[in-house]
Amino acid sequence: MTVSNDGLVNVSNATVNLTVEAANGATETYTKYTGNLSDSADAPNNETTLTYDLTEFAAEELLGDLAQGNAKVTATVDPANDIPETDETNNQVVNSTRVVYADPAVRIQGQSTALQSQKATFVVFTKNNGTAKTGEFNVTVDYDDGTTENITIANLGVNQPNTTRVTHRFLTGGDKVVSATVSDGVPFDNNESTKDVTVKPYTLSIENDDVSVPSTVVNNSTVTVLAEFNANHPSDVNATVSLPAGLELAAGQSAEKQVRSSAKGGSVAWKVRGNTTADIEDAQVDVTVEAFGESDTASATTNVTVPKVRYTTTNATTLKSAGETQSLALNVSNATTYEHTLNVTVQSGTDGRTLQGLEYLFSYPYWCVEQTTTQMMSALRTDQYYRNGDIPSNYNRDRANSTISAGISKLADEPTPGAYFNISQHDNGAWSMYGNNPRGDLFYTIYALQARAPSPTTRCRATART
Ligand SMILES: [Ca+2]
Ligand SMILES: [Ca+2]
Ligand SMILES: [Ca+2]
Repeated sequence: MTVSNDGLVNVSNATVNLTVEAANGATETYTKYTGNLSDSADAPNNETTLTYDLTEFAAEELLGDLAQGNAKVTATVDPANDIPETDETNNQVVNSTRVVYADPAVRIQGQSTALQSQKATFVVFTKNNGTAKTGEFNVTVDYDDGTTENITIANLGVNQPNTTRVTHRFLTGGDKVVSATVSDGVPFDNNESTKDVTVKPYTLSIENDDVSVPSTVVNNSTVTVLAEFNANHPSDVNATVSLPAGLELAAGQSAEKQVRSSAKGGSVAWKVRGNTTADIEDAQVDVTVEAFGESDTASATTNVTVPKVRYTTTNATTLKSAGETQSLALNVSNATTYEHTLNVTVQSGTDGRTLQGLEYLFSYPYWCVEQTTTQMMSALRTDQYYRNGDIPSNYNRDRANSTISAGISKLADEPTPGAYFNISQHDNGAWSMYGNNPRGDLFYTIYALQARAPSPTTRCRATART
């Protein structure tokens, strides 16, 4: 506002009021003084310019909905008429001023969960909601872990938006409130925005039980290795399978895969193929998963088997006297063999054939009282035969004893070690087929007693309960 002295004498410190009136009727009057003004002959010392700062009033009364119109400004010099003037009619002037303002608004968005020490991304949106340019201003992002970051936003025009992406590695875990704030010159709203973030350490694990491969892989067949892993954050996970000799990846498969993990984990599978020339037992398949520097490995085993077709051919002849020779022809199969054996068995007369038959019964299979007794009796008879004569150097007496010992144990009045069925003697002294009939069966009882009874032909001295 310019106040001038048009008179012929100096003016000392005239009062100048400026009243601003908002659209809502609110008014505020500011008072200033001119200081000394020379007379009009001493231009330009006869005038002064006064400046009034209406910001505070504007902030309270002229903004928001009320900012639409102009503010009425009335300037009055010498309002109390302290100064006699030649013209008292030119002491007041009315004008209006348009109130404009800058109003940066801020909003922050981003992930709701983040991994400690891993990069988290947030987006800071700013916009000028005001009616004047903002000038350059700062947004302060507080990550709630002791770290703040200042983002400088260039001058935003009216309604102009800005999007700024920020990344942060949280130093600590826990529930965080990430805030973005701008400082307005006046208390406008939209000056702060927050985003709740749960920060946690990343975990990734895989268990042996969660790696599966069929227990047997037939050579040249393709099977699936399936692995499931646990994680606590959605991400890409690198999964690698390591195959033992005898297994290879099926065509088109790669050992390392990138798979998507949910917030709980994921699964990965490979097609693998048996490729071996010999059986492999307990071939170990390892699966390793890795993400965010965390890794874990688990294993499963399988047996790789080569399908077998067994070719056998037998022939026999009889030699009747010392020095006699005979030729035997074997039909050889036209096949590539991986294992082959030639067994030559010489049986000396009726005794030899009988002994060989009895020795076969040493390992007569299955478990009932009759089968057990038959094994045991065969071993007893065979052993007795050799003990009555010359024991040949290649007779395996331990094998006979082992069968006899197992028979005694199985028929004993005690749980059968290692056997599925308990075929031992019942409380009434009898035996039954599989130990399943407490009353006993006559045949099994007689047979078992024969094996266990004192006899000149056996060296088994165990006595049966009768
Ligand atoms: Ca006056
Ligand atoms: Ca005047
Ligand atoms: Ca604002």
